[in-house]
Amino acid sequence: MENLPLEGALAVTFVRSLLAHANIVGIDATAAEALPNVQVITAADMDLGPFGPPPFPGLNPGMGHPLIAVDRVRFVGDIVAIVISDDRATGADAAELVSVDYDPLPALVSPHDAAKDEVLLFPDAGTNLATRTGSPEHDEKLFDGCDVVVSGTLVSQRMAPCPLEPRSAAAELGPDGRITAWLSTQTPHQDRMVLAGTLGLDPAQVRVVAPDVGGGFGAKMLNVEEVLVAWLARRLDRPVRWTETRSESMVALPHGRAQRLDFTLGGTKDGKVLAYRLESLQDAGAYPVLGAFLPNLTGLMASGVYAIPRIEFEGRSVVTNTTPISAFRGAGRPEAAQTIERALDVFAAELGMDPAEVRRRNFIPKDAFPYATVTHAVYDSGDYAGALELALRSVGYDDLRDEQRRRRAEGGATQLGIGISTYVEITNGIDETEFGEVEVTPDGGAIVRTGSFSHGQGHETTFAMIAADRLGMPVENVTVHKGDTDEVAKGTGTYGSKSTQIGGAAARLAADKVVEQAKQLAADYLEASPDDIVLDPALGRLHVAGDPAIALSWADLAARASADERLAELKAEHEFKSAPSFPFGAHVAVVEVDTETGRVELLRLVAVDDAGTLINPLIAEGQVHGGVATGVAQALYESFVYDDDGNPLTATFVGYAFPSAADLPSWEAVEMETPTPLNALGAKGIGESGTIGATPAVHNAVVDALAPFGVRNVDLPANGENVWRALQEAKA
Ligand code: MCN
Repeated sequence: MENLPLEGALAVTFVRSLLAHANIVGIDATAAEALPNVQVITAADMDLGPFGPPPFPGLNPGMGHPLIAVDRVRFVGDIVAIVISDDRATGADAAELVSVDYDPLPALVSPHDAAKDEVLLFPDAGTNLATRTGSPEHDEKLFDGCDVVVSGTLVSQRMAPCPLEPRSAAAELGPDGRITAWLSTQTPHQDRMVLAGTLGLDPAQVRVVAPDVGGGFGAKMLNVEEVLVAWLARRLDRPVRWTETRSESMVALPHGRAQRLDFTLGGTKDGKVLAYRLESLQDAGAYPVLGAFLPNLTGLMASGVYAIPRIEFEGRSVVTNTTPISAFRGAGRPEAAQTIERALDVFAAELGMDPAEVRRRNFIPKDAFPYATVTHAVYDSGDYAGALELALRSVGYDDLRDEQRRRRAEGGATQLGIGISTYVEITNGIDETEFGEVEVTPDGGAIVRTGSFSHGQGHETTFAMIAADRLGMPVENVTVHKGDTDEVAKGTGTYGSKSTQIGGAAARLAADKVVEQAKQLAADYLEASPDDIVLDPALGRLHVAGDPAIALSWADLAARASADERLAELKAEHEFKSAPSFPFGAHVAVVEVDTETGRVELLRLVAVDDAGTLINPLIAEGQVHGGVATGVAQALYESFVYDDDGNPLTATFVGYAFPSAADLPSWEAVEMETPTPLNALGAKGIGESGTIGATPAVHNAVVDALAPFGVRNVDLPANGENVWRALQEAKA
């Protein structure tokens, strides 16, 4: 947004709290405003109420986020004032000169402490509990009939999404009073509605444009910063722009995960799981947004790929003095997979059974779909055993176990670990609708307009392929337009890996409508009945059935329709709604662990990810590669950490162990396609699968390597320090 030609645009710099929890006693902006053309805006100037919380059922309504902190700051990064200046450099200098007088309050960093309600973030709300899901009741008979019951705790640690391109926003008030906001967002149409609602405007008065925004990974959705930029453009009647710094991005862009999961799993001595209890404590951060709802998804997906007859789930979300938690690649489903996959391994170890064999004995069988779990997820299609066998064959499982036995017998310092995860995930999780429009252009090509948004997922290619296939056009003749609410009539945007199954399906159905309309038009021109016109998709020609010589190409048809002003007849839209689909897969990881130093090296990762019918296998594989990198990053590297006073200790890439390509091996992605009956494409989502499958496979591999030393668990990330600690504890 820094390069947008916005004449006279002012720079916005946010002054952020350096304390995690404090009352604001006073703000002195005198020194800052002594700099040339600097203006400082505080809560006293704000005429809008708090932002959020989102209108989800059961969410404590008294936990809204003041756009500028009013009398209290609740995390390091909370906005206390805004500097307006001619340029960014002056803004940065002025922000340093804004003096805020704080009266510190005790900081709540641990969700466990927050749940005690001894210190309250929102005294008027009377509790730190943002929302709860599931049942707090315990069935005393849940584990009746179980020969073996195992339990444990998994902390799915807090992660920073770390898009290499930080957020940026600009806004301008037009002469017609309409506001245009350029946002780095994944959800332009939803943002338009929320922005309009927050600013008290009619949605027609707001245009949102999302240009190339870089990575989002779930985190780039409308937040206080974007609302403030739009509000400032109106208030100052001048264009404004803001670009996040890296360290700002690390504390102000919402984080992900941050869930503690306590599990108990029981079954028979021949490996059949009978009962599972899962309790989740979600750290929602300082202001509850999407993160507060992640336990709902975790609970829904608790059963994983297994037919478990009895499951009990309880989820609680509490506010703490930390960066708010939102969606981050996987959002709620990794937590479910990480826990059930760990629990299965603990159960297998207790039984002395191979972890692959325990899984085989519990899979939902291939002929059981659609399958409703006891947590009320209705899985559409799957072949879980097939995915596992394919992954095991691909990795050479039996040979690896032989090699492991050999190394264990030799007793060397470097041991081999083999980890399995078999997962299922949910995409288009809340039955959403997406908009698609196809329009033939005067040159005989086509434009696809989609309400989905692509920020690295390659919709420009895959959605063009979907339409080109139906229209019988070369893919390079089809262009995909998205991200501008003035150009695309409607949309929900991109998250939850739902774009292809609903946005792609909508584009396909709109293209089919265009073909039908084209037949009508061609019939007029060829003086035939529309019922007699057929499309030859290979040649991209509409011709009279049985007489291919009497034909019009798309270019012919478009040219004639343009001349007759009938081109609008070659345009159609469709809105497609679908139930969720359930991609699944099996990952096998192979690690080497130095049992003296704790150093872990990931040698191999075989990933079978089944997303139904693939539109573009290369793009899908790319999604798996990126997704697996994120999953491995959680397993081995990343963790966002605070000290006891709520100071972030990992707010730069020096402290936050964000892996680079050099830290990771080449993934071995293996294709598998089990179509879904839910859409005409047969496609499910692939954008998050790699992330969900990889973490538990690598985690299990590290623990597996250490099994002979009596280690039953290693905290995430399973890095050298945590492995070393686990070894010391096992020795003690
Ligand atoms: N695809 C395919 N065949 C399928 C399914 C998908 O060829 N059966 C293709 C799609 O057509 C699309 C891509 O794979 O080009 C991803 O599609 P899909 O799984 O529908 O997911 P979305 O497009 O909805 O993307 C969202 C998903 C999410 S939720 C996160 S987070 C994420 C991700 O995608 N963030 C990303 N991938 C990312 N990739 C990049 N580069 N940057 C991010 O921020």
